[in-house]
Order: sequence, then structure tokens, then C-alpha cells
Amino acid sequence: MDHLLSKIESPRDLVGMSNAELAALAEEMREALCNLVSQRSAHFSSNLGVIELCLALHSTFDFSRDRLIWDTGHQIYPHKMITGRYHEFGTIRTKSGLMGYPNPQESPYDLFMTGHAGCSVSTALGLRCGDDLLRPAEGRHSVAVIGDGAFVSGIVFEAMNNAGGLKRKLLVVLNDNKMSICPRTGGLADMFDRMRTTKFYGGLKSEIVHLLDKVPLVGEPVERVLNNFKEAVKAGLHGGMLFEELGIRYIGPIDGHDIRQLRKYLAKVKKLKGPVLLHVVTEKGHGFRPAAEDPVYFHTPAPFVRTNGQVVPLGTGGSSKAYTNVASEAVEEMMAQNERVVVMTAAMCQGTKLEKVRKRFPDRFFDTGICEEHSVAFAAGLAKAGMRPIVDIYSTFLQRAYDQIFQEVTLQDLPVTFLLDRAGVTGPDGPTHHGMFDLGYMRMFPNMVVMAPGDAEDLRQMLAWALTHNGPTSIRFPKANAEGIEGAREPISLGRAEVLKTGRAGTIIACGTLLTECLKATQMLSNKGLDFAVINARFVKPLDAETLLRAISQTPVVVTVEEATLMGGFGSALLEMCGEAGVSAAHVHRLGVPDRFVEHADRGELLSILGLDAAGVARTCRRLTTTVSLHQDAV
Ligand SMILES: Cc1ncc(C[n+]2csc(CCOP(=O)(O)OP(=O)(O)O)c2C)c(N)n1
Repeated sequence: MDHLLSKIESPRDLVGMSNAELAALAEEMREALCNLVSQRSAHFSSNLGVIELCLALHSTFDFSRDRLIWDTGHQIYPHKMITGRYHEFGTIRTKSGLMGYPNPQESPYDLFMTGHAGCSVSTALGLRCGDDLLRPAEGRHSVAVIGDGAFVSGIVFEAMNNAGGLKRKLLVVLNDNKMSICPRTGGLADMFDRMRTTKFYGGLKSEIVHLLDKVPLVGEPVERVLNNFKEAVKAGLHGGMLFEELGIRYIGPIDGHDIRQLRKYLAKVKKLKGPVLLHVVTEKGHGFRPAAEDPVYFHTPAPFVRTNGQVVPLGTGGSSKAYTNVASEAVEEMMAQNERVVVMTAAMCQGTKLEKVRKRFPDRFFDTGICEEHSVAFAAGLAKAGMRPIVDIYSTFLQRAYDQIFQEVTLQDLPVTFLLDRAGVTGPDGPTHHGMFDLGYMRMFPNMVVMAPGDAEDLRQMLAWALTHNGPTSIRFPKANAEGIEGAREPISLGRAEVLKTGRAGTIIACGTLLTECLKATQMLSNKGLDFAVINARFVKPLDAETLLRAISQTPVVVTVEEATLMGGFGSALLEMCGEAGVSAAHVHRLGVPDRFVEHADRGELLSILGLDAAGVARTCRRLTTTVSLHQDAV
């Protein structure tokens, strides 16, 4: 059922369509989304919620020249469908297919490649000011669409403050669906809750306040009475006043599923001067009952089919446990053992699987909202007060808090533990979500201990160890099924690696959970008669100089393996160590992520492309062994 949708080649095709036709088109788009999630996991409930808004925006503005930024970008699917990509829509989130986020390489309608929340107002304002300077006669409109979850990011306030001061024409559409991924939290969330239920407000009440401000105040008792009256009136006013006071006209709330109303107000605000915040109320998961009832699960559900309106998951889903589960169980265990342990998430309670912890320890669980910088500084405060905070966060999102890791945590040498989930290749989300850089940026900071568990048991033990260490620590693990190494294990000890296997042909030094791939590689190599040693590095900082330098001195080929950017990562650290120790590292080869952004595809596909799976590691070892023996023969 796509007879309207299949004919939309560009938003120009929406021009002239009636509201009823657009509503019919919206239904076809919903159907397309449902069909997609029957094939693969994808962002779902957020996209269902913005279909009407997307159609209203594209039929009111001309974004082939006006500017449109979807904040975060996970709700970009309807926009992709009507900007010439519907016929490829089925490829979304697959290797060489469409990205699940905006991608300027796909379409001029996507201006920035994004995936991290909170920057839309800033970039839309920048576009506006750039257009004003470079092409003032064109009068291009600039629009940011931002969810209430992303709206609480500190950077949004920085941008709104700037916009209010600059007084440039800018439209910020607040897509208020009451949800981040989980229900939103915080004071602003409460304010939005109140605003959603108040009557439509078009900025008029600010005029009442300005009038009140003009009332002359004379004499002590009169002044007090009037002041009290003014405060009472102001208190009764709408939350939109917050924005009005910043110099931004607030309009709303309006129904985000009523195309007629949306178009009407968009056409009105299009004519207004200065920055405007249009408050649009939507329902996450709108139009598909199970998703509307459980938008958290349906944010990115596993593939399913619909049978009589019921959701039937496809496949068994597998019984294997992910490293994320191992981490959250370990967090729970640590919190049960030690009342000083607290955990924080920046709006990723579901992704980090902390729901059980939230329920069991409500006083020691903190969801800060999408506020990574605040989360880290907040953790530092808790640590200073004597608690043992765990910042459970995706590697890529922690990048936001670089300065707080520096100043609030490492400069003070505070015992904050960073649990970095999704470190390495995350898969179909692509470049904005891969966690490639943490080894580099974490190991730069004095006082920071940087760990990379080799398997699930390492992860558990490292968390327990980190909570006894009197300083900042970080532990990284990927989005992957948890694996375990068989046999007796060394306990975790600061700066000590673990030799898992000896061998004379060469040494593989694994940093992180690719250890299990490295062990598989040694099997493949031994089938070819090559006996390789394997070391589980465990610590990226401090390095186990004794064990690693010995291996480098004693074996003709050394391969380091890490799921992180090679620039500044574990292999780099090893080379620096060799340089300082005066040990030749000419025979050390580093495997990891080269100096480019990695595309979206399944994790397995990407590891194979990067040569980081067992076959890739074995291939490199074989090639290097052959080169070494050719060299020796020549000598
Ligand atoms: C900096 C950053 N932190 C965390 C995330 C993970 N994340 C993706 S979508 C999302 C919720 C966004 O909520 P909202 O903006 O209200 O959009 P909705 O999905 O409700 O439409 C979160 C927390 C992110 N993308 N960027």
C-alpha cells in the first residue's frame, strides 16, 4: 500500500496536496516503517511520532534552500522517505545501504551527519547567521526540530541564549512526546508536562508582564502589594515565559498529529520575525498501538511481524548474554555489597540495562537526562563527598564530557569509575555511534587507569577492582555477546597483563574482548604449523612493561589487536613504551581502526572489513611470519 508514497520523488511533490491527501500519505509512511521493522531492528517509535510533523514542515518550507536540522537524527526516516530515498528505504542500516541517521552524502536535504543529541539549535542558528552574511537577499528559513529528551542538553540552552540575544529569525520546533528513550526526567520535564496540558499560548502573556512592569511602584506598602500581585500573576503564567524572558517567542502547545493545525501554525510562524519556539505535542509510537503503549521497547525493537494487531517477535532472539548485561549485573552486585556505590546514566538506562538497578536502588541511581557533561561533574561531586560513583555511559557519548573528565575528575584524582559501553564497532548505527576514541582520550589524562577486559570475567573483576582503587578508572567493552576464556585466570592487579598462551612463531597482544578472536586465530595458525603466543593486555594504562617488553624482545613477530582507533590507542602506547625502553619495535604490527570514520554495517561485517576478526588476525600473522622468514632467508 504505497500508491501515494511511491510517487513522491522530492518534497516538491507535496506542494498542492490537500490535508486529507497528506494524512493518507502519512498512513502509507507508517506502513513502510512497520514493514521495515519486520526485517531488521531500527528506530521505530520516534519515527512513527514525527510523520505528520515531517509532512507539514516539508509542505510549508522549501528545504531545497531553507535549512532543516533534525536533532539527534534518529527520527529522520520519514524525511528520508520523501526526499527521494523511498525506493532505497528497505536498505536502511545495512552495509552500503542508507544510513539510519542524516547523511549529506545521500541527499542535499540532510545537512549534517548527526547521531548525538542537542546540537540542532546551534547548527540551525549558525546556518541562519551564515546565510544572513552570505546571501541576505534569499531570506532562507532555518528550522531545528528537537525532542523534549534532547532539549535538556546544556548546549541547547547555550544556543537558545545566543539566539535570544542575536534576535535572528529562527524556528525551533519542540517535538514533545514526553519521552527520551525512557520517560524523561528533571525539572524541565515537569515544566513541559505542565505546558502540554495548558491552553494554547501565543506569546500574549508576556505582554501582560511587560504591562505590569510598567505599573509605577510608589511607597513601601503599595510597592509590596503590587510586587506580590505581579509575582502571583507571573507564577500563574505559562512555562513558555521562560523562553519569552530569553527573547524567544513561545507558541503552543499544538497537536503534532493534526496536519491541518500543524500547517496553519507553521505558515504563521514562518512570517514572524526573531527566534520562535513552536511547542508541538506528539505521541511516540503514534498510529501503532503496541509502540504507543510501550515506546521504550519500541524505540529500537528487535524485528517483529504484526499478526492481528499483535506483535510477534521474529527469531528466538538468542539466549546469549551481552557484555552490557554482564556490566549491569556487576554494577548491581557492587551496589548490593557497598552502600557507597552509586551509578549514573545520561538517559541511557535502557541501553545500559540498568532498569533493574534503578528499581532496586532508587536512591543510588541517577538518570541525569542527555547531559553527559553534567553527569561526569556530578559524579565528581559525589566522589568528593565520599561515594563511589560509576558513570555507565556509551563510549561515543562520553566524548561530550571530555573537559569534565579532565578538570573535575582526573585533575582532582577522584575515584570515579567510567564503564564505557559500546566501545569499538557498534554496527548499524554507524560513524556517530562507534566508540573508537576512548582509549586515546582516556589514556592521555594523568591519574587515569585505563582497562580493557578480555572477557566477561575480566569485566566483572575489573569493576570490583576499580571500586577499591583510590583514583579514576575506566573500563571499556563492546556491544557484543559476552564470551569467556577457559582455564585458570590471573587475578586483576594494577598494570599487569595476563599471558594466556606461549608460542615461538610470534605474539598476539590483545587489548579488549577481541581476545577471543585472537585465541581463535591462534587455532587457525597452529593448523598451519605456526605457534603463536597470546597475551591479554588488560591494562592500557599503566602498561605491563615487564611482560610486554619481554614478549617483544623474544618473538620475531608481534601483532597488537584493539577495537579502537590506532591513533593514540593501545598499540601507540606500546610503541611509545618500546621507544622509551630503547627496545626495537620494528617487528610490531598494530591492528585496529585506521584514521578514517567507519561506515555502518553489522558488527561482524565491520570487524571483517577492518581485519579484526579471527580470520583477519590470522591472515596478518601469517603474512608477517612469511615476510620475516623471507627476510631471514635473504640474510
Ligand atoms: C549526546 C547523546 N546522548 C545520548 C544519546 C542517545 N539517545 C538517542 S535518542 C535519545 C532520546 C532522545 O529523546 P528525544 O529527543 O525526546 O527524541 P524522541 O526519541 O523522544 O523523539 C537518546 C538519549 C544521543 N543520541 N546523544
